[in-house]
Amino acid sequence: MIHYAGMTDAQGCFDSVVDNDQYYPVKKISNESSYQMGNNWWMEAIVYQIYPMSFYDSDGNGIGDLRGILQKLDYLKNLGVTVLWLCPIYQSPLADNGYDISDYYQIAQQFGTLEDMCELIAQADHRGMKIILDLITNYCSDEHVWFQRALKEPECKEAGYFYFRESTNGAPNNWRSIFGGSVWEAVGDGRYYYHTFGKKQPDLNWENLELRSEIYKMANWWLKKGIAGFRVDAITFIKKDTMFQNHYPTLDNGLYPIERLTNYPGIDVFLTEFKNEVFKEFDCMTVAEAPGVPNEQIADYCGQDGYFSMIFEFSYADMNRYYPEWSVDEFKRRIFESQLSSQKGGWLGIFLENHDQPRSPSKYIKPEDLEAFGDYPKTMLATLYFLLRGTPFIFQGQEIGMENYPFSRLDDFRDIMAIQCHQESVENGGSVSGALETLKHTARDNGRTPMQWDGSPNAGFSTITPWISVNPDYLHRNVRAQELNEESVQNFYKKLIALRKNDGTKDLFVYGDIQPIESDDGMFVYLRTYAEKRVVVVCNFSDHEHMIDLPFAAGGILISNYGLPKLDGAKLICPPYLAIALADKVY
Ligand SMILES: [Ca+2]
Repeated sequence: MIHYAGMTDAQGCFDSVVDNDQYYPVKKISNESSYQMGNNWWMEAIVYQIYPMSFYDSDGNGIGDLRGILQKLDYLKNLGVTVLWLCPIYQSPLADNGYDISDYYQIAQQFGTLEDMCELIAQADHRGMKIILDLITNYCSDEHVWFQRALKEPECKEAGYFYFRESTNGAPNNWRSIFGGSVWEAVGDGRYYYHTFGKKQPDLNWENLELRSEIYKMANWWLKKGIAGFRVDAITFIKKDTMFQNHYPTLDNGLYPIERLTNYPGIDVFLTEFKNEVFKEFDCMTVAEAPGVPNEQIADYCGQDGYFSMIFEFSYADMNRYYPEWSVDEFKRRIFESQLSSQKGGWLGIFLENHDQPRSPSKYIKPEDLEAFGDYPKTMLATLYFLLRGTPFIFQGQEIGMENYPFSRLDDFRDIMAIQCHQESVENGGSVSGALETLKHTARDNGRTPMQWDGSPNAGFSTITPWISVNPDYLHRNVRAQELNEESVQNFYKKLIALRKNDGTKDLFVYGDIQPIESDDGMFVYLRTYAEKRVVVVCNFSDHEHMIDLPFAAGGILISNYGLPKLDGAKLICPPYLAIALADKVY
């Protein structure tokens, strides 16, 4: 790693660093006035996302489980997070790692029992943490009793819970499912059923009132068990154009991508009913996975009277430096655009990683820079997103700077999406090595390798070889090593979390406005303001030095990954991958 000139160990120093009499002009990108959300507990939450299969294996079968999470609650409390989001733990044949539910009221055997779940809720509560679950209602498993009955008896009530269409000459239309191939699957009696995602995930028919009642009953049942809310999966797909007509094919194989048909007109009726029948009764937190919602509709989804508490916005998160549209400046433009849109009336879940994404350092930072600059790019990325306006989410392992797995063969992958996309690419004439190279950088499995707890075999995750390989970098990148190192990525995350919780700075970072400031390519600069308080966040997303005008005379450092700032007169010198938050005074 490079030790940059001017680096000090004085991190966290609160001395005044700039003459307070000086004042520098602010170049604002926009003057949008802010929208006042009421104060809600979930605005102050720090959410930690757990992928249970890969978090901690308590019984030595190579698969993470609920009792494993129970054993790590003190770790999570110590990190400072306040809400745990558990990826699906319901009964499931696990064709899509639990996102294919066969019984909404049972826990998958590999994860434990309903009693374990209730104990987890109670023990988390005892430590001041809440739990939210994934709510998956766009589809269920083909092994759910509803679908099994619908297959056997075309006239039964449950057949109406799905989209069956008859066809004598192949798939009823040319739409492509997200996991590849047609959205239609034949069942052998002239009927086809519709699936947005995998073949084992038939879509539920939200036009059917009885189906909707079943969904509301189930969601209410879980809220009464004591969970604090839901992350709502793939919700913008629930309304379909039920004419199911062909669209002009845009893909080489003659298919039309279903992703273009999200957020279909009329979805508002379902979402309003969902809120009234379930969420309204509880002071719960709901965060919707809502691809396809244009910025001008953010307020409908998550404003003060929106369908949900907040949404995940994907315009920036779906970028990857291996995609042609990637540039740091475009990444910045998309982040700031969604921030300003949500500020007009709404609230975002802000995140860099989740179980559907590769690891953020690998996704956004050049490999040679990760090599050369050590942890600076990681702490810069952390600062960049964590101090934005919204509720921050940390995906397991992100807090120790985990990186992508060095995939070298198809057998290493476990994800149904990776395997099907690879197959489709090769069938369409792509090379095996080309398809593998793409997957290496984009596959969801990159985020699903086991949590790296320590340097012991299997990274301390399990006593046996886990269901998916451990990243070999666990020997030096693990929780134990970072706990012992004051300068670790994990300790930097703890400092960021504290800024959102401490009395002096909580109002700024939780309830304050955001104002992007125009800056050089590669520089992310934004203001957060609350009443008379001001803080400027400066991140250098490049491998070279920049100089910037500070928007005001800085009086205190709230956080810095380079220690004390270096100034040239009125200008802040920004070494590569600097991240610093400077306040107008000490808070
Ligand atoms: Ca286990």
